[in-house]
Amino acid sequence: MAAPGENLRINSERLWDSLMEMAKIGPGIAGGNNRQTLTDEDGEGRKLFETWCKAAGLEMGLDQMGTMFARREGTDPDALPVYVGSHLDTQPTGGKYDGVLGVLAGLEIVRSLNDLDIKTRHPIVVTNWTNEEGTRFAPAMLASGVFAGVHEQDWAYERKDKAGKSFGDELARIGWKGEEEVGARKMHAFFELHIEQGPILEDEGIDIGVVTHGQGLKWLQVTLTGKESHTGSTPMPKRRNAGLGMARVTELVHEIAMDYQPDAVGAIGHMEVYPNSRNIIAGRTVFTVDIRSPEKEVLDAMDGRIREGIETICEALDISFEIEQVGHFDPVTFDPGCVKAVRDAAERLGYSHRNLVSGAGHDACWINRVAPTAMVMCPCVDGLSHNEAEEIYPEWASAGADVLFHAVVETAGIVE
Ligand code: HGY
Ligand code: MN
Ligand code: MN
Repeated sequence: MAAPGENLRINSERLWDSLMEMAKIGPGIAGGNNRQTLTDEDGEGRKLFETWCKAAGLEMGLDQMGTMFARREGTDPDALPVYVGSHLDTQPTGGKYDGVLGVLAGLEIVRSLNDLDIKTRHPIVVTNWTNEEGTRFAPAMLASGVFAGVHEQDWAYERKDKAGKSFGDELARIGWKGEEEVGARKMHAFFELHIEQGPILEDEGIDIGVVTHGQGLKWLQVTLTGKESHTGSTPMPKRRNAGLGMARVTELVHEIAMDYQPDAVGAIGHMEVYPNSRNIIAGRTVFTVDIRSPEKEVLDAMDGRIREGIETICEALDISFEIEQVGHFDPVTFDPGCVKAVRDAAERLGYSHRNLVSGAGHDACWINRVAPTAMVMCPCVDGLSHNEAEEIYPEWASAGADVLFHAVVETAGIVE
């Protein structure tokens, strides 16, 4: 006799259709998405998600950071809800699945429970966390960070984008600033499905990543200040070249990350050059160092060596520097009970699976501080993400969503 819920499967066609429907909002220029947080496109995506949630009979909550909570009632009014979700915002040249798969798989779980008229003891809440990407307003995972008590809400509201617009103003402008106090909600557990954004699962031909840990991250925003002068008539020894400084720091970050292989990573993805004129030596450069490691000691060592290296480079070039840490979280160990629910689900469903350390940061990394949390990962083609060519196969999406379904329902408890 099958245990309750043993044969539960999501409707993979409906999930795929919803992914493709959402992908039409904030299209990129090369087949992916540009639905950056708190833009009009983000507002449109939120509206579509809200419409789908209401059609599924869910009650929508909205907190003061704009995070959306779509609730399906449980049979026990006192039971804390099981939360499941991710983020709908994308990179400027993002893919169709990063974050979106986790939100829409959560919605698909509810839709499937409705189809089967299955009740759970704990309520289930599908969540869209505001500003996971952190590309428009640093840091990443901003709303889940406020929810977990890591960031002050006023500080978050004051975060500025390149155009000088503030998070708080933009949230109000798109009409998604809620009344609910951030972090007031208590959770029984939180689960997040996400594409791996790396090559391990696909290379090994494995269906499911059982995420046991998340690597730690630091974002150091560096400003180098030299002196603008003519690229033609300024003698080489008299130059104070902030562009050269940025180039040397870029090499330094790479070399230091290579010293801690196989796990550490480091790069500079965000670079601004002022005045960015062909025949003016860069007087100022602003860029963000992104370093990560599964080991806190390595992360701290890299941070220290990079700061020392920047000082040495600036002395040699007669330029000055400022360093502001604009993002940080230590390596994360997910809840063993929730991780077991994910592993048991993969096992029961007959999917190949392996333990995984998440290379990317996720809202789950912060929520793990306030509730038992775990993640499910599915492969992505060539491990590519944060690229419009990001791709997955429908069967990968379904396998991940089925495992998520079982882990969530096991934790929420089916009521016969
Ligand atoms: O940066 C990250 O790891 C995530 O994609 N925001
Ligand atoms: Mn993501
Ligand atoms: Mn991302």
